[in-house]
Amino acid sequence: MTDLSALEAETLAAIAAAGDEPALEAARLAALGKKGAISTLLAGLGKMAPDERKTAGAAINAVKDAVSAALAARKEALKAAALDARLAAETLDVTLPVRETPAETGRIHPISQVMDELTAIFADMGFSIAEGPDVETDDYNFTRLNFPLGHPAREMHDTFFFHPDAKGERKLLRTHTSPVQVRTMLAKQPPIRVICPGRTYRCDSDQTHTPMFHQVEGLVIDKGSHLGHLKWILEEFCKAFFEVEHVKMRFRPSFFPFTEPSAEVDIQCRRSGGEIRFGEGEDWLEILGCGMVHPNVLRLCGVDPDVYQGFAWGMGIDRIAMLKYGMPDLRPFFEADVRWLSHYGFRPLDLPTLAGGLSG
Ligand code: 2NM
Repeated sequence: MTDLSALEAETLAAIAAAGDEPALEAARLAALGKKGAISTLLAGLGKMAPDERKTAGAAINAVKDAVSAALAARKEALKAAALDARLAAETLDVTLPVRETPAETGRIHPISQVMDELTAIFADMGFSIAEGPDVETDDYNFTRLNFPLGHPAREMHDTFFFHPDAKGERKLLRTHTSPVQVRTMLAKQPPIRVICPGRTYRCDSDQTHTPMFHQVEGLVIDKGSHLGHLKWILEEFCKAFFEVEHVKMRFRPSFFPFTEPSAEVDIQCRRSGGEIRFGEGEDWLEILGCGMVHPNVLRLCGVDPDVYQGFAWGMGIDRIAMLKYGMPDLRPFFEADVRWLSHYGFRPLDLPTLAGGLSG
């Protein structure tokens, strides 16, 4: 029986020494597998005399039970150790700040933000949005807007002209978005209510001018449209855009070739310490030009001025963006500096709506 005790001690030692599941399985096979030491001893019982078989059988089965119990215990211990090792290796510091995704760090440029605000306001008043090409014909940019050939207003626009093409036609970069209104009038029957936001170009560059800038123009054409309608629309627009209850506006007579009468519009404000507030104060700030569409323009765009009247207005988006969001300098608008953009830009998922608040 010392052989059996030695076998038991050896097997239990092998089980205790098994460092992982394959080693433990090898120890199990060596003892309890088909050709294992304990299985072999049990197979030998059949050849023994009944008395001997009784005592030997009980002893071998006791060893088998002890080995089985040791195997099960070791298996549990290895499983627990493996779990502890994984938990230690995969710890996560939940106090670390979450890294922001591009959708969270990206910013909407103030000009895009203001364009979205303008379209939300005018869409709410029943206007459509119209767009057109940046490269235009002289006809749509000037002639049909009542700028006669040789008229000094053509020079005032500091136009970027292209070289004449094969047909002798000289294209240009549009100096205002009015050619989009021309295209709208030529394509659609009144009543017309559109706004046309977009890029415009003039050969002019200094502290307050960039060669590319942004405009939004509006056009209404209907039977019986008049200056009272225009004034109401512009007042409602200013209140909504500057997010104030009241605005005082001043209409000063002016001149544009495409409108008669024409006016420039100022809104009342208070300038103090580099800050501007609207709806209060004693200062005036020019924000747009407007007027009744000249009968010549209506005729040249296929609208009968004896049946329809129209009014239109235009304003610079870059300037009103600066005013609304307190940006002191125009030039960083076009420098694509992410530090400037992360300071002045807007969160991409905060869409401006009249119900939810324009500027968030
Ligand atoms: C302005 C001022 C006044 C204007 C006029 C037209 C059109 F096409 F209907 F004739 N579009 N835009 C207009 C009128 C633009 O910008 C300062």
